[in-house]
Amino acid sequence: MNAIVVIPTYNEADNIESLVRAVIGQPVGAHVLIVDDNSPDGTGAIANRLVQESDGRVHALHRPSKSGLGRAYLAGFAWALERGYEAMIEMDADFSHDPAYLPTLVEAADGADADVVVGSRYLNGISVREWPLRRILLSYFANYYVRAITRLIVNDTTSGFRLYRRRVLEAIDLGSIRSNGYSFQVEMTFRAQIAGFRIVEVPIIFVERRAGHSKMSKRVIWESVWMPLKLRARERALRHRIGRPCGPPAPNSGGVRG
Ligand SMILES: Nc1nc2c(ncn2[C@@H]2O[C@H](COP(=O)(O)OP(=O)(O)OP(=O)(O)O)[C@@H](O)[C@H]2O)c(=O)[nH]1
Ligand SMILES: [Mg+2]
Repeated sequence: MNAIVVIPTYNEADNIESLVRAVIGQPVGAHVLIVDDNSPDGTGAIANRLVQESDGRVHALHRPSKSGLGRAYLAGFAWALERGYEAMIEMDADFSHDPAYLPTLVEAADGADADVVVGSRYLNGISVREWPLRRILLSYFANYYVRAITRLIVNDTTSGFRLYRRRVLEAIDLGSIRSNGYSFQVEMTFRAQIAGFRIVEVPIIFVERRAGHSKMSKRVIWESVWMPLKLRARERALRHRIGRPCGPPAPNSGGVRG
């Protein structure tokens, strides 16, 4: 599968080179797109060097200033769709997502004929290493809250390690996605589920970032509180737009576990 791993970066100078090398070393032949928001720590310059050294497999997109994870992914998706990639994989730059899972994500898309494959921390209990208990509880209960309100069938709605087939990104009106923090993952999952795409989860172990600092902010947390309510309120309009009646997910839609 002609896949590209889209990696948003803000101040990831201590991680990005080793991460890109690890991604390129995986046996899936994926390309890489680094989407950097003019990181003051020079991540963008490292990205440019990796592009030059890469024989065309590594690409970089530079944006003028920090404008959030969601905007970075949307820019990256647009770039990749224009260039004909079949699958777009989201991945953090900080080694919380182990590149060794990339073949698993691609195999699930191929073997289980999935449209979306989510690397899930909450499929077999809680699979998180080295995170403080406070962060684990926040993430776990945030997922519980999101699922209760949105009726999403996915266990790890906020996971940022996932694969989308291009037909999903073509079908979702990406221009109308509003979330920017962890809610971006929730909003994308919600759109994919109500559009009837097949969503498969595969278990991953999430590890605390290797170097650098977390970009979690109060604004991102607040967005996670109100966005599920907003999505639920807009569900009828969104279903109407894609021609699906309101109600529980269609029989062939998400929630199938890999
Ligand atoms: N381009 C871009 N990347 C960002 C931005 N904010 C975060 N990122 C990147 O997105 C990925 C995930 O970041 P976050 O979800 O904020 O998580 P984090 O900073 O790793 O914090 P933890 O949740 O504690 O691991 C990392 O690769 C970040 O460098 C942004 O505004 N622009
Ligand atoms: Mg992280």
